[in-house]
Amino acid sequence: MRLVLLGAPGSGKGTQAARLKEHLQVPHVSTGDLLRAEVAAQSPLGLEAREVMARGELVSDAILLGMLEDRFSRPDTRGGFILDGYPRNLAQADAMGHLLDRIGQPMDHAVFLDVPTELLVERIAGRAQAEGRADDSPEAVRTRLKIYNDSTAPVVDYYRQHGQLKVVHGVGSLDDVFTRIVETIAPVPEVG
Ligand code: B4P
Repeated sequence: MRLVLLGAPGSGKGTQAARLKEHLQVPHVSTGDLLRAEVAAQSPLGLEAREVMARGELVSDAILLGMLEDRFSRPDTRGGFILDGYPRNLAQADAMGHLLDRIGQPMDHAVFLDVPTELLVERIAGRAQAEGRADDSPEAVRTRLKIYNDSTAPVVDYYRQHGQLKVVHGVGSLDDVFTRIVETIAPVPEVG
């Protein structure tokens, strides 16, 4: 199973990807987690990304593509993957399409977690208190939501127009949302 999870900040991508990983037995590739690991390691890339992320902006497409190519060169992704946090703009969608073609791993589903903005803000505020992530400050969250609307929402429309989008209602308990995703991506049984 090769799954791409799309959704606004706070829509539950990371949360559900962690569960889907166990269910599908494929690795969870989160570009946010990869970047946070670089920041924690204080690598040159991490030092470059740190301030950009703290402001709630997108790290450069070139850095992200390099990171993704590196991650997909590892053998554990050959049996499938859950990609979370990428693509976040149309240029990244295009780059990802080429990359997956090149490695012979076309995406099976783009799953969009649909959550109203008020609830996104509420969830992120909850995480801000619990985890203290720099990009969960009110100002950074405003920036992230604006960038989502300007740059990432068109990616959702792009997959919709290409008939590749599965929309999942992202409001409800973690279990409810998980069940909806699993039902959406399950193969339809053959009749007869
Ligand atoms: P991400 O790590 O992708 O952060 P995110 O969009 O907030 O999603 P996340 O997965 O963390 O949150 P979730 O919705 O699961 O990106 C962080 C930053 O990295 C970006 O701003 C950018 O700077 C950089 N970056 C990453 N990818 C990039 C790319 N491709 N290009 C450029 N830059 C990139 O959960 C949020 C909260 O909601 C949690 O507290 C969770 O517990 C809660 N929650 C989830 N589901 C819930 C439910 N059903 N009910 C109640 N609460 C729920």
